[in-house]
Amino acid sequence: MSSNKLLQVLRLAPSSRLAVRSLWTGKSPLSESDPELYGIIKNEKKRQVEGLELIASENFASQAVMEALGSCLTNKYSEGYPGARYYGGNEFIDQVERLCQQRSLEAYRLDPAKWGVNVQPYSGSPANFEVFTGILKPHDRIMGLDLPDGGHLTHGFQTDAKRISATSIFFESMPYRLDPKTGYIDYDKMHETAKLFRPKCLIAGTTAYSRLLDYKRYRQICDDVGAVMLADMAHISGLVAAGIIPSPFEYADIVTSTTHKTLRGPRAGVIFYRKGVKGQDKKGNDIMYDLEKKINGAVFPSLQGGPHQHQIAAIATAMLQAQSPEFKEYQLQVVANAKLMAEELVKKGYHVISGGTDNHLILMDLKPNGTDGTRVERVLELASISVNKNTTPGDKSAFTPGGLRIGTPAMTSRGFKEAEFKQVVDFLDEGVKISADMHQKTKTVKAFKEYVVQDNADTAKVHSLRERVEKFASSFSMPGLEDR
Ligand code: DSN
Repeated sequence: MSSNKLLQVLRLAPSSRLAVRSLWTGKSPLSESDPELYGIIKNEKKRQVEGLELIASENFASQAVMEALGSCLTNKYSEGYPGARYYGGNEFIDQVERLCQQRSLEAYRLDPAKWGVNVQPYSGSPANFEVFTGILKPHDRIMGLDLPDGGHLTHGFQTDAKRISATSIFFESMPYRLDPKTGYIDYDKMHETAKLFRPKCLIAGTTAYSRLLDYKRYRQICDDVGAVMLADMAHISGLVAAGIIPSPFEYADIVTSTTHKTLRGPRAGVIFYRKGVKGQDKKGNDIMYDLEKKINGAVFPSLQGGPHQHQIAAIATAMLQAQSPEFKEYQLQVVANAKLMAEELVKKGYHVISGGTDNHLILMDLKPNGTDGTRVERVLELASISVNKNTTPGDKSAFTPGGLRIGTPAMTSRGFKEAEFKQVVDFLDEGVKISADMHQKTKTVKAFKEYVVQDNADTAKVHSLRERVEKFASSFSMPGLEDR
C-alpha cells in the first residue's frame, strides 16, 4: 500500500477501516463491503419478484447462467481467439469459448462445416455493427425495417432530420416498411425499393413485429439485387432454437442475435456466418464463402478488445439449456400465452397491430383508446407492471408514441400459463382505462406525469391495482439466484 493510501485509511473511522481492509483481501460479501449498492440490488430484486415483467425483450436468466456470469472468468484477459491469444494463461478460457461455439452451433442444428460462430460480441447492437464493419465499406448501402414499423436502431435508423444510428451515419440506409392496412411487412414494396436502391446488405430482423418473417422472400430479393442477407433474430432466437417457428438459417448468409431475450441467457451477442463452399463458377471451380475472416476480424481487433469470458460461459450454459425438451415446452408456452393475450385484447376492443401474433409479442395501438404509450407505460409502472411504449406505423415521435409493446417470455419463465395471462390482460385493461381518464384531465405529458403522483381518486385506483398485481406476481417462483 502506498504511504498516501495508508494515511487515507488511518484517517477513516474504525468501522470504515475494517471495510477497507476486507476490500483489500476481497473476501467480504457485497452486503458488508458495499451495503449501499447491495441495498439497491435488493430493491431491484424485490421489484422483479413483485412485478409483472411484460417487456418483450426481457427475461429471467437461470441460476446456472447467473453463476457463470458471477464466476472467476471475469478476471481474465483473452484478446484473440481460442488457440491464438494475445495473453498467456488461457488454457481453460479456450475450453470455455470452444464449448460455447460448439453448443451455439448445436442449439441451431448447424453443420460446423457450413456455419461458424463468433461468441464474443458484447451485445446485439455491437454484433450488428461488427457485421457491417466486416462486410461493407464506409457508405455502402444497407436496407432494414424502419424503426417506427418495428425495426431496430441498428438496422440503419434515421429520421427526416437526422442520422440517428451509427449504422446510418457510417453507411447509407434506406428503410422498408409495413403495409399500413395489414400491419404486415410489405414485401413487394421492399423488392421494388431494393431494385432501385441496390443495397449491399438487406436485414431481415425486427424488434417490435409480431408476425413471422418470410425468409425465402428476403433471399429472393437479395439474389435479385446482389445483397448479403443478414438475419437479426435477437427477439426470436429462443423460438428458433426450439424449432417452433421458421429458422433464418435456411436462407441467410449471416445471422446475429442477442442471447438474453427469448433465449434466456446472459446479456450478450453472437454472430453466425456461413463458411465452406458457396457454389461453383462457370468452369466448375468451387467458390468459397469469405465471411469468417471478415466477421472475426471486425469483432476483434477492429471493434472490440478483450472478450467477456464470464458472459461467454453464461451463453454456453444457456445454449445447452436451449437444447432440452423443457426449453421447447417453455417456448411453446411463450407463444401460446402471447396468442391468448392478443385474442383477449382484441375481445376487449383493443387495436392489436396486424390483428394478432405468431411469436412472443404483441403491439397495441392505444390512440383509439384516447391515450398513448408514454402515459400508459407510466401508469402501469406505478402499478408494478413493466411494459414499454413503442411506435406504431405512422407515429412520428419515439418519446410519445401511440403504441405499447408487450411480451410473454419473462412471465412464462415464472410459470404463467393462459389462465394467468388472462388475468394479466384484465390488469392491463384496468391500467389503460385509468390512464385514459387521467389523460383527459391533463393537457400535456408533463402535467400527466405530475398528476399520476398526486393524491387523488385516480391515483387511489393505481394503488389498488398495484396491491393486487404485487400479491398475484409474488405468488410465482423466480428463476436465478435467491437474493440477486
Ligand atoms: N432494446 C431491445 C428491445 O427492446 O427490443 C433491442 O435492442
